[in-house]
Parts: sequence; structure tokens; C-alpha cells
Amino acid sequence: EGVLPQEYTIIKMEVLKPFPPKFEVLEGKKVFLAAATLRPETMYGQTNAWVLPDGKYGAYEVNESEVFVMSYRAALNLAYQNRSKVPEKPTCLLELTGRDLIGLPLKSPLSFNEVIYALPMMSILMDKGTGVVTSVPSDAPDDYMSLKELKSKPAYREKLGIKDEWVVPFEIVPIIEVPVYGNKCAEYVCENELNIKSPNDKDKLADAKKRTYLKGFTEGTMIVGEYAGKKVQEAKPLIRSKLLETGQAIIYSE
Ligand code: A2H
Repeated sequence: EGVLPQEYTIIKMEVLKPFPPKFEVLEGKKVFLAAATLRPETMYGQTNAWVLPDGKYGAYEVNESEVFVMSYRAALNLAYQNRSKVPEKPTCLLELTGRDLIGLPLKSPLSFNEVIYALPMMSILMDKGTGVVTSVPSDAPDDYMSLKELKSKPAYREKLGIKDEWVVPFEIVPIIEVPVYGNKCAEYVCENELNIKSPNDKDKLADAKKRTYLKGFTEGTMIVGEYAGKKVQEAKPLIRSKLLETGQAIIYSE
């Protein structure tokens, strides 16, 4: 943990109707999985969302019509952040586990995939961000390795109750060009540089994250979207502001 607060962007991933039976009390509301990211400029490349199967989540009413699904800790933090516009005592309308979220169809801001699904990731920390992570396998090593594992192991999918159509059709979407690493920077670093075999290889993944994060941010160029051709450094604040202004995201710090 650093000394300075980390400034995240919470991406509002809308849960599509019809809701599952368990969500009955949320009928008539707009429900979002609230995913915390440091890379809002990568949202074009989303292929799914990640949740921790055994993680505890809640559906928190943040205003008259909107509900955010996230950890209790994140709901409390948000309530004390004025810029978030979340009331000081967020009401939990429904207690959930990650398992209840797996398979939910989502519509997420900027994503080229119009519908994506919530899937399990075992390395999610419930005491960081919201406990919900948006998956961008082109640029995030964790996302790349976890999606690869699910895609390549039908028996593992079946064990977890994951339907093929939530996983199999989703390919890496190139969104940023990085010198040497190319436009699937996470794949390049995981396969060619570090030869990572499993999403549980924490040490190597930490190294992969450092490499892709630094190089992607300092040397990357957007190849898609409104700011195609611009450096990631320039595009990031512009894309973030737009997501915030259009109500598709909110600021979150911890
Ligand atoms: B990032 P830091 Cl494209 N548990 O978003 C595990 N990981 C979490 C999390 C949690 N509770 N909450 C957020 N994260 C992930 C995009 C992305 C991210 C890309 C590339 C790198 C990257 C798409 N996933 O992060 O420990 C989220 O993944 C690598 C640094 O606070 C979030 O940003 O520095 C990042 O970790 C926050 O990590």
C-alpha cells in the first residue's frame, strides 16, 4: 500500500434484464456491477467482468433509481467521498456472493463486445477496489491468464457451472499498440517474456503487470476509439473525463 491514495475509476457495468429470480427485490431499478479500474482508456477491449466466487457483495442503493453491486467496504468508502454523490448511509437491498453474479449478462461503457458476462477469478482481493474487476485481456496480464484458463479448460468451466457461450466466443481485442510488445501486450509478456503457465503464478504475474503497465502507459498508442492515434498518456484523461461526464463512471479513491 502506497502513501498516496489510489485514484480509481468505477465503471458502471449494467446488468441486463431479465434479472435472475434472486434479484427480484431489484426489479425496476438500474443495477450495475461497479468495477474499479486504473486503466479507463482500455474499456474498448472488455471481454467479461471478474468476481470472487466466495466473495461477499451487496446490492447498494446509491440514488432513487440506481443500484451498485460491490463490497460493503467499497460502499462505505464511496459514501464518505463527496464527489461520488452516494448518500452517507448506503442501503443494502440484497446480500450476494460472487457465485450469484457469475453468468450475469452486462453492458459495459465503450466495450466493443456489446454483451459480456461475469466470470470467476480466484485472485480477486475483496479489500481492494470494489471486488469487481473489468477484464481487458489485451492489456492486463491477470485478465489474460484467467481468461485463457477458462477458455482452454472445458472441464473446469463445467465444474464451475460456466456456460460455453459466456467464455468461448470472446477473443482478445487489440486496442493499444506498444513498441516491441505489439497490440496484445499482456499475451506477449506472459507468453514470450515470462512464460507464465497459470493465473496462480503470483510472482511472475506481478512482474508482468509492472512491465505492461509501465510500457503501455509511457509508450502506448491508442489504435481504436475516438482518440485513435493519440498516446495513451494523452487519451487516458480525455476518455476518463468523458466517462465521468456522461454518467457511465464515477471517481473512487482509497
Ligand atoms: B486494472 P492496484 Cl487493462 N482484486 O483494470 C484484484 N485486482 C483488482 C481489484 C481487486 N479487488 N480491483 C481492481 N483490480 C485490478 C484494467 C487493467 C488493470 C489493465 C491493465 C492493468 C491493470 C482491466 N482489468 O491493473 O493494485 C484492476 O485491473 C494493473 C495495475 O490498485 C485495476 O486496474 O494497482 C488494478 O487491478 C488496480 O491495481
